[in-house]
Amino acid sequence: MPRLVNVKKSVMAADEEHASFIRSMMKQKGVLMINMIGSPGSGKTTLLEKLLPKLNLRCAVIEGDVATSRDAERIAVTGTPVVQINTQGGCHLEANLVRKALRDIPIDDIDVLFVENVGNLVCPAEFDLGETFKMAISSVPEGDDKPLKYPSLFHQARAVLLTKVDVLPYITFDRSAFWRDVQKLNPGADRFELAVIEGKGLDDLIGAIEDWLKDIRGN
Ligand SMILES: Nc1nc2c(ncn2[C@@H]2O[C@H](COP(=O)(O)OP(=O)(O)O)[C@@H](O)[C@H]2O)c(=O)[nH]1
Ligand SMILES: [Mg+2]
Repeated sequence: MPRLVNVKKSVMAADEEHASFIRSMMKQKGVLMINMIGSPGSGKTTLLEKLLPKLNLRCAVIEGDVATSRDAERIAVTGTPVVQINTQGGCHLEANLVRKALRDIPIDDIDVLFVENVGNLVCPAEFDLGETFKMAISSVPEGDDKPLKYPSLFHQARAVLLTKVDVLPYITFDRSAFWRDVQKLNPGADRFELAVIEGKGLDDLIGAIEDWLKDIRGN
């Protein structure tokens, strides 16, 4: 048993080194790296599909899924460079996997790197990928109690997105309770409401991405 614990520790330590390598690389290249975390079906890929053609920035995407390259195929349609990672059962991305994927990303020619993590509100929040920040994505059909039930993600996220607000008329969802709980966990988080398929809220998010990029580049 103690041996198993030791192995796990060393793997975690190695992964921290990979995360810190990635963070230094992004800093040196002036790339904004956003680790997108949300449940399966919360609308992460749909958001990227709609956002990428509208963003006047050079972007690339790393897709994390347990299996298939379906999301990468959807992103490729937009003409954006994309790499798919399959975790083969793993519930989250790890920095060593992202570092390998970066070999196929044109890092010198991009401004923003989006990483769509494996759909899950728990494990991805606990693993540093070397990102600039984590973005929490929660959709209306999941219910308004998700911030309090998954506090680690909502506490850490620099930005919280509430997606699928177009279905609010059909679902029991207390919007003010949702945002009140986000406020409790993370008063400084930037907040967005989106109905991505209708295009609602995209311009606010695009403005914020431009501002975040200016922030990391110090201009
Ligand atoms: N009504 C509605 N459905 C959406 C919206 N965004 C995504 N969806 C749907 O939600 C489902 C899951 O979307 P997807 O982007 O694949 O989720 P992901 O697993 O988080 O990447 C798809 O059927 C989308 O069409 C939205 O803004 N409104
Ligand atoms: Mg997806």
